[in-house]
This record gives sequence, C-alpha cells and structure tokens, in this order.
Amino acid sequence: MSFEQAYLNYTLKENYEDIKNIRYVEAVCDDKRMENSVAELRLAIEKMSGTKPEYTADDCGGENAGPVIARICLKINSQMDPEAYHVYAEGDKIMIEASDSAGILYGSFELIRQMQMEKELKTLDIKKKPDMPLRMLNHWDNMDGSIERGYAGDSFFFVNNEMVVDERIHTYARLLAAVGINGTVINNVNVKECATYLITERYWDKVRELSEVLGGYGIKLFLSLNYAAPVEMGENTSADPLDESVIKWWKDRMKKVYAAVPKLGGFLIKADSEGRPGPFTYNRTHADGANMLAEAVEPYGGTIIWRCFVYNCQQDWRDKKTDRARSGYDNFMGLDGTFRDNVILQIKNGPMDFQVREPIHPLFGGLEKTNQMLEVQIAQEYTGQQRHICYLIPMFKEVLAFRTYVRDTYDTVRDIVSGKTFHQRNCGMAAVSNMGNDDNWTGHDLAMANLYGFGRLAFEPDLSAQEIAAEWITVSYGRDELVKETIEYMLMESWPAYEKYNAPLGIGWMVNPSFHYGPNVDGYEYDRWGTYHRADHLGIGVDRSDKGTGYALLYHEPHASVYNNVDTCPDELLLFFHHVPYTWKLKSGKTVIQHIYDTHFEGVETVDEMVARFAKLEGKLPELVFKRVADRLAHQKMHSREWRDQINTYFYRKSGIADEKGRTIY
Ligand code: GCV
Repeated sequence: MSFEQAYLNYTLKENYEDIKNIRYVEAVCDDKRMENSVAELRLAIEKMSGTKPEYTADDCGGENAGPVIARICLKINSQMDPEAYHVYAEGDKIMIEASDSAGILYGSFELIRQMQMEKELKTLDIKKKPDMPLRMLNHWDNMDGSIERGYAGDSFFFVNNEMVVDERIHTYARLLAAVGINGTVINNVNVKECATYLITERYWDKVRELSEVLGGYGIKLFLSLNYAAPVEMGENTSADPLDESVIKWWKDRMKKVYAAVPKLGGFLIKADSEGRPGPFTYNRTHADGANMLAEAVEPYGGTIIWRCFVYNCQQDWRDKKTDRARSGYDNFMGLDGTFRDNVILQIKNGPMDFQVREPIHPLFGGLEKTNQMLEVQIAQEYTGQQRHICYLIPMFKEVLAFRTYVRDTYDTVRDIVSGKTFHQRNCGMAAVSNMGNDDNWTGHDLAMANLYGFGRLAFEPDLSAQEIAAEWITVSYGRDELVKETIEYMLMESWPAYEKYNAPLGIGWMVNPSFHYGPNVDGYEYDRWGTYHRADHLGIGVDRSDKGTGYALLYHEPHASVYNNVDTCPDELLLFFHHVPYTWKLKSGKTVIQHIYDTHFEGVETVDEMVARFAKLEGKLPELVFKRVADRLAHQKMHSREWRDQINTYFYRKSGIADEKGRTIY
C-alpha cells in the first residue's frame, strides 16, 4: 500500500521570500528527537524553498549576519516548562528554544506550520506550552489486521498477527508529532486472542522497535491489556486482583516486559464491559483491579489507564428503573480517591457512546480525587463513519468548555483534564483513531481535519474550531481563497447538518444493528425491544428526571435543576432527559414533531449546498483528492435523504401528525 503525506505534503512556494535564504539549521544533537527536529526542518525548507539547508553542530552562537533570515537555531533552555517552546526571530536567525527535545520538536513543527501558511518570519514570536499533559490516540486495531470501527482500510500496525514497523509507521509518528500528540495505544481495547501475547517474548523485539521510533517523535507507546491475561495465557486459574498468586504473576510479567521494552508508557484497560473480563467476576471493585496493575508497573514509571465505559449490555431497556446512562457514574463515583496515583480513569465525553449529541459525562465534576482523561472518538462510528463529513472539533470545544460547577473557578472539563482543577499531571485527552492503511490515511480526505484538529485542540484548546479548520486547509491545500472558504464552510456546517438529519434532540442511536451505520429507529442491537426512545403514538423521550431514572440529578447545580425541569432543559437534549408529547413546544417555538420534520429537511439541504459548492473546486485541488471527496459527497447526498425519509416517515406514522409545511413524507 502506498501512502500520502497529508498535512506534511510540503510544496514549492515560489513567491514566499522569507525562506529563500535559510542556509543552516544549527543544533547540538544528543538525542533522537533533536535529530528528528533538524531533519524535519531541513526537509520542509528544502521542499518549500528548493534548497536544503545544511546542518551544523553549532550552539547557536556566531555573528549576526544581517536582517535576512539565514539560519534556524535549536537551543535547550532549562528555564522553560516541559514540552513548551519559544520560536522567535533574532537578527539573521530564528531561535527555537525549549527545556527538552520534545519542546524543540514541537517548536520545529510550529515553525514549519508558519512557513506552510507563508507567515512573515522576521517578526515571529510564538510561545506555547501544551495545555493537556497527555494527548493520545487510541487505535482499535486487531492483530489480524482488521480494525474495530475502522473506516479507512486495515491496520498499519498489524498484518496477519505480526507487527509491522516500516516507513509508514515513521510517517505516522511524524504526523502525530506535528500536531502535538504524545501518546498512542496501538491495539484494540477489546483484546482478543493474539493481542494478549503482546506482553510476551514473541512480540518484544517489535514492540521495542516501535517504542523507539515513536519515542524519537515524543510519542509514548501504550498497549491495551487483557485483564484476564494470567488465565488466558494458561498460567493461572484466576485473575482475582486480591489473590497473592495473581499479584505476583503481574509483577513478574511486568518486570520482564519493562526489561525488554523500557520505554513503554503503560496500559489501557477495558474491563467488565461488553463481554470483557474484569474484577467483577471476583466480586472486586475496579479500584482493586486497576491498583493491582498499577502497583505492578509503578517501579518502571508505567501508567494504567482504566476506562469508565462499564455497563451491562444485556440490560433490559424496557425496565424504566435501569438506565445505561447512569452506569459509569454508579460504578466509579463511590471509588473516588481510592485509585493509585499512576492510575488514570478514561471517561467518554458522554454517558452513552459517542452519539451525535449527548450531555457531558457526569463523572466530570463528580470525581475530585482521581486522575481523569477525556475520551472522544474521531472514528465517527455514529457520526457518518468517514463517509459523511462530520468535523467534530466544534463538538469537542463544547465538551471542553462545559462548566461542571465542582468549583467556583477553573471547573470546566478542560480545566479538569488539563490538571488545573485538581492540580494533577496524569490527565489529558484521548481520541479513538480514524486512521487506517488507505492511501490518504482516513478514507474521507476531509476526515483528516478531525485528526489534525484533535491534536491541535488538545495542545491549544483556546484555538477555535474555525481557526483549526482554516489552518488545516491551508497547510494541506494551500492558500487559495475559494478552497479555504468552501472547505471551511463544509467542515463548520457538517456536525450541525449531521445532527439535523440524524436522531433528534439528544435521543441518540437510531442506527442499524452492529454496523451502526444508516437509519433504523428501533435498530440498536443492545436494545432488542426497540424501546430505548420510549416512542409511542403520543410522545417520545426518556424520563431521566427525579421522577424517572434520576440521572439528571448526578450533576452539580445549576445543571441538575436545569436538566431536571422540562421547561428549562435545553432543546438539543430534551428527549435525552424527558418524555414529552409530539406537540410539546420547544424553546424555538416549534413543536417536537415539526422540529423533527424541519431539521431533517434542512440537514439534507445543507448537504446539497456542500455538494454544489464543492463542485466549483474542480481544478483547484489535487485531482485525486477532488475525485475522492466528490464520490463520498455523492454518497452523503443519497444517504442523508435516506436518513431524512426514514426518520420522518417513522414519526409521521407513529404520531399521525402531518407536516405543517405539507412536504412529502413517504
Ligand atoms: C471497542 C462501542 C463500540 C464498540 C467499542 C466500545 C468501546 O460500544 O460499538 O465497538 O469497543 O464502544 O468503546 O469499548
């Protein structure tokens, strides 16, 4: 398989004078990240200016040879924060200063970005430090090469149960580092068969090699772990976290693993969820399980990232007292303060499962004494599977900006996962990856904006979604105004449009079973009775108020009261929190049923507008990119109509209420 360079595809910039005289990159290279920084700068400048600058092992001294930028100097400045950088012009040079080589690498990519955008170099003065300590990708790659919820081809880490470390992996590391991602989990949290053996001798050489390639780009390698590994490997009859023989098994195993792969960051664990084993089998808590593993990796500086996506997928959705939305909170809230310091709880952005609209997970603001990571999904499992455009950065911005009210100040989700609220360092943000071995990495070329955007946002959450979109368009496709305007429109309108023709007002799901693609109101496989939406001929929505499941009260005030009261609950979450008649008047002034009809027509109209605008970019984008995007847009146009017609018809038939605008509803 070939592969493209995405936003690292540097092209010659004929009219950009600022880089034409750069002749030297100066640095003292005493580690791989420093070497890679030099290599990246030389490569980028060569491609953009036509001349490759020389490397000199210099300490950035030398005479100031005049006002024209002639050299780039990389210098360690121990006064700065970890991974932070300062890029500034001084006489004839651009200085990149950082306290460590990771900061130098990020500063180098910052400078390259500025060059890609053809910014004036002589006035450059940019100081940045990453907001979130951990900025990670989670791959759900299986060792046979398939990817769970993968929509961009097969795995580039695994082929036929073997690990691959090749040129593509090298480019992968560069793509991640360029946007500030500093950790990655390469295998599926649903650890099956062979993947259990990643912690055995069979794979150590490759795991170590990979950890070194990634380490050279400031990225820590993590693995997903099978909680029941001692049993699955036939070396113990139990995985009870309080059993001495189990504790010893893990300590012995980790000693060997870290001796072979000293740079391993640690492990990600999904336990007691969707068929995965976990401590519940032994009547133990998740703290018992996580702490036992944390103790085993602690001597080696390892971290255990433990997922809070714990729920009973066999639950009877007809039972109005059980509520899947409560599950994460109910399982973990009582354990707050009992986890070791090298444990991080990883929490999905919402209480359900990456739906197009969900409230924020109530564990954010609930947990006060536990390290926390936010988990989002750029794979678009429920948001168009990289066949529909759905730029998710606006959604992530909303999640990060959400005030939890756990404190009077510094209480947003962003504050929590940046470590400001509770003064933590083991925290951050993870995204379920959207990459595969397709030539363009993400299937849909515009889905690359989600990968780029995730990294940029985790590093610099003050950037707006629009700024990130504009930046990505320029670094990927140049500075043509029509290209920028059109793609920015498409990206910025895509999540709102998708929400409009998808499940309405926060109710979620409505997808075909298993694949989770395409409309099917009663389809979700874990609710085989088709009752999760509680729709009948009179109304729709789940009562999660104090009269229902009580979920609304899991938030701090004022959210608890706002969500609990049907009159104050925001429209976009109304059906998540309340059961109302179809004739219920929204704050917008429309009835629920009319809102459903209108939004489904509007969403399709936006897609039509995207298609029309995109057609004008023919000849302005690389031919292959234009063709690939046009093909996917044609599918989205057809498929958004399928969504519109199925949802509108379902609710027309159920409610018997006609569209007041008299449009055809099949
Ligand atoms: C990796 C959803 C997906 C599963 C995924 C799970 C999870 O249920 O459909 O494929 O499993 O989330 O996040 O663990």
